[in-house]
Amino acid sequence: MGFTAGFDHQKAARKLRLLAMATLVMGVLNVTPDSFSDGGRWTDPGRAVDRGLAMVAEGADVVDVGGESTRPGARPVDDAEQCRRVLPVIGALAPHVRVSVDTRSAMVAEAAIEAGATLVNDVSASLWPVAVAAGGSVGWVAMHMQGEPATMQLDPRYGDVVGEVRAFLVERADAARDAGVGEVWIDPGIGFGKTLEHNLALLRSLAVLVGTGLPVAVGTSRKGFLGALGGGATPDDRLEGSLATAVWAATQGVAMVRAHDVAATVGAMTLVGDLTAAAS
Ligand code: HH2
Repeated sequence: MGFTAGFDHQKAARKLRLLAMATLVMGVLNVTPDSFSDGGRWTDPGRAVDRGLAMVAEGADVVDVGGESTRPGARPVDDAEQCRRVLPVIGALAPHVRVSVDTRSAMVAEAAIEAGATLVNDVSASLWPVAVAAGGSVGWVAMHMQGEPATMQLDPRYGDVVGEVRAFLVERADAARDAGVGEVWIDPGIGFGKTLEHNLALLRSLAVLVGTGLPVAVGTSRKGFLGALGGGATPDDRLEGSLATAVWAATQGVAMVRAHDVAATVGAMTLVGDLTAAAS
């Protein structure tokens, strides 16, 4: 017998994944000319929306729309240009999927919320007042970065990278929660002012962040440290490393992974969720 007409398979699959405690997948959609991995691919708004809808079909729980690259060496993009890039895309995707806006600008975040975004993905970890102003309907992701994208990889230094990143994120999360933000995520910011050793220490110690009780998000997808580990010379060659680190994160209790290769990542997360459920 065929599927029942009108049955929402995607919704049912998501419910099953939640029951199996599968890690959420945030699909990356950079509407930029210069992002390190997908730069220039989605600058046309129509193509960007199509890619976002394809991610929804592939099972993304959130689509993260960004108009400014924060790769090492990147220069800031002004608010008007970020808005021009992201707002039409957010408006078109928001009826279909939860949309986050990847920005460091309060003004861009506010406009994105107006257009339908319900999550502020903030690599500056400073925009919680925007979520407060939007009321209870908007969540906030606080990511750790040492320095600024233009110079952050020149000479990153820590005494105790795990302890310092944890303390910073907990302090920011407490400030946001005290101000009234109900949904606060923390993210160690893999590759943001970190050497290979710093990234590996943070990935090894994800359980320390999970132990804060805050939901943890992690983005390793196609990043340079995977290449340094022998996992692919170019971003497009780093699928195995991206999946391996996403699976590792899921087994450590991370609640959401940020990924370019959504279908493969959803498949891997579903499998981990099934294994976790079967084991418990
Ligand atoms: N990484 C990037 C951008 N935003 N947000 C969170 N929460 N965590 C991350 O690890 C993270 C992030 C960098 O990746 P990408 O968006 O693909 O590249 P670019 O900054 O060049 O646009």
